Amino acid sequence: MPTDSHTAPATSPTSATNATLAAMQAIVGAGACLSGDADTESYVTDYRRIYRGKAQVVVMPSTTEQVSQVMAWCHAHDVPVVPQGGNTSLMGGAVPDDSGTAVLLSLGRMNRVLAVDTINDTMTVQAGVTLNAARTAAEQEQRLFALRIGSEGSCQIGGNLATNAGGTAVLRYGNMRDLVLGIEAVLPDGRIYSSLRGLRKDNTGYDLKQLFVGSEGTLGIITAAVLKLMPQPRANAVAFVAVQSPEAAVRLLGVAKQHGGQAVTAFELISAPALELVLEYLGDVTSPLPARHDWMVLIELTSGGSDESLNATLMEILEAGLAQELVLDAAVAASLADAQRFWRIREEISDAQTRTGGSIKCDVSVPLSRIAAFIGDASAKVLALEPAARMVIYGHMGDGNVHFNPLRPKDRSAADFLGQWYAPISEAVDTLAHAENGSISAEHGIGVAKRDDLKRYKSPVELELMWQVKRALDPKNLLNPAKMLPRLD
Ligand code: FAD
Ligand code: 2HG
Ligand code: ZN
Repeated sequence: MPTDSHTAPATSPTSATNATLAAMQAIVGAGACLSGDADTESYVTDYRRIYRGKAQVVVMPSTTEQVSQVMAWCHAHDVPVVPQGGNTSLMGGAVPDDSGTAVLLSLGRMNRVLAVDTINDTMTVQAGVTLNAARTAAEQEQRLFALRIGSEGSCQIGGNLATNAGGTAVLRYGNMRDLVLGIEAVLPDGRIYSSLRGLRKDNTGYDLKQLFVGSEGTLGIITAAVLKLMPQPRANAVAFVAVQSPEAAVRLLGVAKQHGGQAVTAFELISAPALELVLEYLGDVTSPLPARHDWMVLIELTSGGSDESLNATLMEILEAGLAQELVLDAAVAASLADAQRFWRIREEISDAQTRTGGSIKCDVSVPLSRIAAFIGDASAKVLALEPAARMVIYGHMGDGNVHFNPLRPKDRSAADFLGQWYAPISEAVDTLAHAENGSISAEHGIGVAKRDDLKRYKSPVELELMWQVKRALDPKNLLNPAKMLPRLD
């Protein structure tokens, strides 16, 4: 029967820590180990400062061989290991619990781009390369690495893989699972698995690399990956569009696909409270549209053709949307600066909530055909519970994925609002998404935040299979224990 427990070191915490520290220093060098509360603070606290744990040692290897030795030592000594990339996860998955027994393995020093193959259109990188550095390395070879998320300056390829990150270009390019061709990972006992071959076709049995994608650090430490590169788009057309309703937004997406086909790269929904919050937070930006509207979408088209032709397609979409009374108003970016301003508004919504505090994060997806009904039903449920909640609803409408994040009323503290409403509101929203054949975590993963909830939404067969995979790879339950997989009792 799976349990949460890992075998705690038999010795006292201090002597255990001293032994662990000495062992880690022998593997990676003293300069690549941190211990003590002050030095480890930023590693054991999550991005939103909601989860705070403790680590015996923070260890920062720079090679796969060092990771392998760290894992072998921890395995032999029954020490749990928590892998950490850029620590931008919103679910608390990258920080240890407060027992102080874990080694936190930070991938930040494994930050080399190993190769860019412009004939195979692939890039091989160490896991600690930031998403921004990976995109820049691709750009330098006139290629696109297509994952695009707001945390790109800090999040790392290993973390992107471990969470199967999504973001604002999934509609066109897919999520991280679609963008990877090979993975190198160190298993909990130190063995190294590698499929760093860059093959687009390989039917030689189970596709093992995909096991590590979305595994949230529970099966192995991802140390390197081969990523797919795309042609760099030459043209780009962006519009900030007011729509009648979420249903009109879905219909406008249909129109956009009809006229733009593959060029439709992003289709992001933004509710009025989301826009108001971000404008207040940024301070130096105004809405692209003169009047207030309840619902807006940010549309981006990209192609290998000309700006003129792409802008003409965008205008066709908007005109058809106006004719069908889906579109109320639109601002079309006339320059790169305009497009960047529109995108900044969209990308900063998450941090605006983090700074305000008191946000109930529901990262749900439902079939596109049900998303408008879902938004209507879930909004009605939430507002019946707390009429003053600010309905920050936004995100990847084109993927059937919205960040449905009711925010505290201005006159209530975060603690007060979350204390009263976190559980009832998230349960109500997740239950509705589940009833629509949806998911309670479309792209952020489970971590600790949603771990207990998972039990309600996965079938017993799914949960048992997940635990069987976990036991096969990590029989001692030492790798990121008590994350993602709910206890089965
Ligand atoms: P971490 O936070 O360090 O870790 C996340 C999980 O992966 C943890 O369970 C950790 O143990 C594990 N892990 C990390 N590295 C490894 C490794 N090398 N091997 C094995 N396990 C590992 N997410 C989206 O999907 N779409 C978005 O649009 C998006 N936008 C965001 C915007 C902002 C402003 C912020 C703060 C976050 C956003 N995120 C988004 C969430 C987050 O950035 C992603 O989940 C990202 O992929 C996490 O990468 P990371 O390197 O920070 O991982
Ligand atoms: C986004 O799309 C991210 O901006 C973050 O996935 C979502 O903070 C959030 O809820
Ligand atoms: Zn998102």
